[in-house]
Amino acid sequence: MKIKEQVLSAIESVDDLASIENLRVEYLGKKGKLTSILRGMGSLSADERPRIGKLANEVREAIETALSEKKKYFEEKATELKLSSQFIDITLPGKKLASGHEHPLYLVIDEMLDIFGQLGFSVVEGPEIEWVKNNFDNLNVPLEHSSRDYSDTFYFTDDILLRTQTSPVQVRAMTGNQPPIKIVSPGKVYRKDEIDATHSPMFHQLEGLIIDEGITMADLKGTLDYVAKLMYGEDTQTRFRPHQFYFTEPSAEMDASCFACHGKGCRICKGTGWIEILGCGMVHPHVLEICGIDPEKYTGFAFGMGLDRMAMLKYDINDLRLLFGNDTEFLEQF
Ligand code: 2U9
Repeated sequence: MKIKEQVLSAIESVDDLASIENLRVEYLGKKGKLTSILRGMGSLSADERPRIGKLANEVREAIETALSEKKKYFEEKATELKLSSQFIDITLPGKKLASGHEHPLYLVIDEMLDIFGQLGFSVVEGPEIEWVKNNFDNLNVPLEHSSRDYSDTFYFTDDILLRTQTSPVQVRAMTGNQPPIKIVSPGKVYRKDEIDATHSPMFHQLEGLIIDEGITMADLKGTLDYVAKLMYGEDTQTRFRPHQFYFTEPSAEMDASCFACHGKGCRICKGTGWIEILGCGMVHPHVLEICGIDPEKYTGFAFGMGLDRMAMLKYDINDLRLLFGNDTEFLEQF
């Protein structure tokens, strides 16, 4: 039958799914070409009807088969296309998760705690919100001293403040324990300073305290000189300059020979050959007494250093604000 060849060749040359549906409607739909032929069979003679009917059904089946095969072909092609566009190469390496980076300040804190750990000090921490009693009174700081002013210190009430040093941690340790005491206390401290390249209202300190029978200024000098050598190398020299603190007597500041130029004078040590490392002194007998330790039996020494300054010196950082900026590009250099 001619119509069969016509449809089959039309199906053959079709190139999308929609055209197949159009062909189905054109030939097999209610008003389709083949449908109207089948409808017209009533006018055929009785002996022609079964032969033509059979033939027409064969043509119909052939067209239906060709249409459904072509439809299946396009559907498979579409699925294939979709799958290939969604292809996941499971052999590719995974996305790298951004991990944190050790902060230069904490590299210094860890190094200092490691050094004091080797020397047998325990690490003690305490609250940043403190009693005025622990922060000033028990440390022998005079009532009229400027550090107690509202303009210098963050107060919550007349009795409670943000600690201005980590010394209250040592006060707590002394009040609760009898010697021997051998501790270091690292942590954040707060002072009402304007922010600039060398000042911040929050900075970090490490303080230390040793109390036992027979501790002398010689122990202070020997221990802190040894610490400087562990920090900057065996050939490091130290010097002690007299100073004044209320919680220690006598008091001093310790300088170390410059780690960058070994004392010759350079940009880091501002040409002096020396770098100021810490303040120190023999614990004032009055402080021992207030904290419940017998000053006739025990003596001790204490020291304190600014850790942010140590990190800036070590890593040649010229602005304190860089340490608190959370700039990962900056931090990843260390
Ligand atoms: C007790 C007794 C004594 C702690 C000390 C210093 C000297 C000192 C400064 C260093 C730089 C603070 O960060 S800084 O500005 N600290 O010079 N600190 S002696 O003395 C104590 C502490 C606790 C019970």
